[in-house]
Order: sequence, then structure tokens, then C-alpha cells
Amino acid sequence: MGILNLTPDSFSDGGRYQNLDAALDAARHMVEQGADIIDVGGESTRPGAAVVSPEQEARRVLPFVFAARDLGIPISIDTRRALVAEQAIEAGAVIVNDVSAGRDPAMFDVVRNGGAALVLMHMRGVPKTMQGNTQYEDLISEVVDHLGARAEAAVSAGIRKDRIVLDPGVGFGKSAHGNLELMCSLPSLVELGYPVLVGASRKSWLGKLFGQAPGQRMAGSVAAALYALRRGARILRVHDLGSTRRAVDVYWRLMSMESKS
Ligand code: HH2
Repeated sequence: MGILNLTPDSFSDGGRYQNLDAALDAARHMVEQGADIIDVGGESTRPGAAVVSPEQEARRVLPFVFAARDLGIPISIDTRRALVAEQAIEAGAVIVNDVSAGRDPAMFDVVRNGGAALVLMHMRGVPKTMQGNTQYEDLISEVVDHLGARAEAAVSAGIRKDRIVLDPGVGFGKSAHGNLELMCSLPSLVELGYPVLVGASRKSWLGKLFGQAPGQRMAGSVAAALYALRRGARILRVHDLGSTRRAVDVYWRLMSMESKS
């Protein structure tokens, strides 16, 4: 899953795409490099990010979603707002990536009515303040129990079980140590029976380990991606498409060789 942020303030690619053509070119490039999905967002959810109105968020992403129908791969809309999700589905998005796991009371209805797939991510609190308290009594149980309950709520609202993906929310209200713990414990989440998505790409805990700025975190991000696969993740949300895709291809080749030997 390639990341395309149409925001002025995203931590890694904010402000990069000044117009629709630039965004489409970037998306085409991601497809050439091996993306299977493009995840487009119009609101930064980095720690401390400012809130944008749903109308402003929709204005940022809808022209892209509509034009991206021609790319030939599924478009995912990264939003917490049912209004934005609804309009994006009408414009052609087939996945709703909701970092709040359906806190907007209308979200599940919108996803069900639009026949979209749904990513449910764990985040305690809201982006503006979530790094203020990263202490948990038991982080892994909290994440697994919360996502299990949100998935059940989505199914009760009429969303098909096979359309739901779970995401532990790496970097969302967790300490650097907590993120490492989450990555190691992915199998507990996989056990719930839904595909698992991991978004570790260029995040600050990778930088904290070795003191690197976002642009210098590619190697660490690729390592984290492969490790996530090894622990059962099936969708990787990444900035560095080409490098991650090549690493993943080699990884799967080796894994299939290993299983035959
Ligand atoms: N991370 C970000 C945004 N959306 N969605 C899922 N499912 N999982 C994630 O880990 C995730 C996400 C934050 O990263 P990014 O989009 O690169 O930055 P920003 O929020 O600043 O736009």
C-alpha cells in the first residue's frame, strides 16, 4: 500500500504534491514500482497535527480519487470522517482506512452501504495529544481487545467479515519501546482471524533508535516491513515503494525456498 498524502503538513511527504497532475504522477510511479493499493489522505495524523474540517479534507482528496480510477489498482481513502469516506467511495475509493476504527458514528453505515473494505486501526486519544501518555497497563491486550471489539461492532453493523483489516497503529500513542513490542506481538493480532496491516514506514520510533530524520529511515522501514511480514502482516503501508517491493519479493522467494527445503 503506497502512501500519498495530499496535506501541507504530513511528517514525511507533506506539501509535496502541489496539484492534481503531480499527485497522479506520483501515484503512477508507485504503481510502476509495485504498489497494489494507493492510500490517499487529506488530513495529517502525525502527533500534534492540526485538525482540518471535513469539507477541507474532502476538497484535498476527492479530485485525486476520481481521477485515480484510471490507475487500475484499488484506492484507499485514509480518513476518520464518514462524510469524506462517503464522498470518496462515490468517487471510486474501495477501501476506507480509518485510524480511529470507526469513532464517527456514521462510519460503519457508510462503509456498509458503499460496499467498501475497512481498515480498523488502534489509536488511543486523538493525534493532537496522543503522545502525551504512552503508558499502558498491558499494551498488547489493550490493542488486541480493542480491535477485536471494533471488528465485532463493524460486523454487527452489517460489514462483511472478509472486508475487514486490522492495524495495531504503530506510532499512534505508543512509546518507541511500545512500538517494538507491538511489532513483536503481531501474531496475537493475527489470531483474531483478520488480515493485518502494518504502517511502520519512516515513523519516529525508527528514527529514535538510531537518531535519523524521516528521509533517512528507508533501510529501517524496509527491515520493519519484512519483520512485520514474518510476524503475520499481509498489507504494508509504505512510503518507499520500489525498495520495499523488491525486498518483499526477495523475502517471499526465500521463504518459499525455505518451506521446500
Ligand atoms: N499511519 C499514518 C496515517 N495513516 N493508517 C494506517 N492504517 N496505519 C498507519 O500506521 C497509518 C495510517 C501516519 O503516517 P503518514 O500518513 O505518513 O503521515 P501523516 O499522518 O503525517 O500524514
